[in-house]
Amino acid sequence: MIAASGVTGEKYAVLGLGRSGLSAAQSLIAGGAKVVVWDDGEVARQKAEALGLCVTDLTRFSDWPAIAGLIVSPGIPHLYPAPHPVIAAALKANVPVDNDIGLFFRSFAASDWTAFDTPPKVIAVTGSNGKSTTSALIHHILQSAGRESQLAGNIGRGVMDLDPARNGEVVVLELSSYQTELARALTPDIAVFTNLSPDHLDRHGGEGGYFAAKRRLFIEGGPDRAIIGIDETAGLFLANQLSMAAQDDRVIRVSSGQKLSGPGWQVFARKGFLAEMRKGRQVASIDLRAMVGLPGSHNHQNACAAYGACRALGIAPKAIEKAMQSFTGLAHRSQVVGKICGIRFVNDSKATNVASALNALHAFENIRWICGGLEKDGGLGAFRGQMGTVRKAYVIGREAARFAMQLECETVVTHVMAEAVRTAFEEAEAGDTILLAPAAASFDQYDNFEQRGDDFITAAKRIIQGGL
Ligand code: UMA
Repeated sequence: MIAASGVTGEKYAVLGLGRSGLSAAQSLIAGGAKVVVWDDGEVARQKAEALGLCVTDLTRFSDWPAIAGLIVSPGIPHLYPAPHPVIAAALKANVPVDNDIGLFFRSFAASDWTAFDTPPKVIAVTGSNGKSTTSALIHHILQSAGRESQLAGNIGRGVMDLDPARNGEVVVLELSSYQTELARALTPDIAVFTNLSPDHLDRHGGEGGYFAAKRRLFIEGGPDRAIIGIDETAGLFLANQLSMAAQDDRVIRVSSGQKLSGPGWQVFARKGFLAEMRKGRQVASIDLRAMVGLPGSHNHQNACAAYGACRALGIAPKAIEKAMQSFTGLAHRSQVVGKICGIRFVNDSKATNVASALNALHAFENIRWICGGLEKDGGLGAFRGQMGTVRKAYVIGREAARFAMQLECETVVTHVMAEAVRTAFEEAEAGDTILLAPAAASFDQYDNFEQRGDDFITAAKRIIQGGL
């Protein structure tokens, strides 16, 4: 655990006691702060009490003037659609509101760093889609190349839960818009922007607010190097804003699909090959078609972004290529569960929005598509004209019938996962892929996307092992 710095003797409040809140509370205590904690859920409060934390009802709290800071969990609204009542009270009392990411950047650089030969570095990855795969791939490449590395953030580990910095180490953080919007310190050495497509619009007051939240990672702290996906206007704009001129190689431009050139530094993937260009010359190339853990053009974009970040750290192209070969991918992202009778089962439960589901639909062929769940703002219009690889959709979720009506392909409403997987398999032929890529949040039927993916895996394995 990293002990919070600059908090000794101060009193802090922590709201939300999940993965980030619990580790933030413990790190504040380790840093010498007095801490009161609260969660709206009783189970979380009981768990906190069992850990010896001081649970105090912050919804009825009156001692805000004594509080030096309120640390908020990312899943709790701090501005839109409306601040949580506890946050609203803290705002009124002028108590600084922050999160564990702000605490991390204030606490990571410890005073004993002067004794290190090679100061630790932080790489932060944001964007709408691909940030988990990109972060995990960077971490994997670093470890394969013999560099010490730790991975945390939105990928599932609270950042204050990391071990204190070691000589020469690299910390890789996946950061969501919820996290970047609120953090009061954001100072990575290298920052990565994968892409932008509408998501979490209710939490950011629309698309502009969503982009602004992600942009803070690049504007607030000014990373030494920025790796920017420029396949959408937002990334193109961000890369333009960050560079002084076309030859400014503090910005590495990344694309999947477009050939990039010019006097600066670029990494792009085309026709299955990654190319690195510097000052108008190709300096390296990698055959991505051989990378089993990185299927599809969306993963080629992730590969380019991870490549750029590792090159910015001075890792050799050959070492990166070798590491990519042994990358097996992440659970719930294009995860091949197994195959029977020539029918493949792929779990992409992390495709919680339309853009990431579209990526999955473009990565496979002859798809029996399991989709549906809690629909996000923005609708399903982006699927129009994009159903070429889909043989039939098997729609799950509480609103399955409404979801199905909006799709331009043959559909069947199956409501629950086990039925969807079974029906898809009964109708499938050799060469088909049964793909879970919901294009929706999971909360209507599950606690999270991981649970939904596990449900798909269970149903698929039952078929694979028992032959139905
Ligand atoms: N809670 C309240 N009041 C509320 C809402 C929630 O008290 O109004 C409490 C809940 O009862 C619960 C706690 O807050 O006990 C949960 O907090 P949280 O939702 O922030 O979850 P954590 O367990 O702290 O996990 C968070 C991230 N969750 C979200 O952003 C929703 C995790 O990202 C992240 O891995 C973890 O911190 C460690 O950094 C998950 C996620 O879904 C994977 N992220 C979103 C996404 O990828 O789309 C952004």
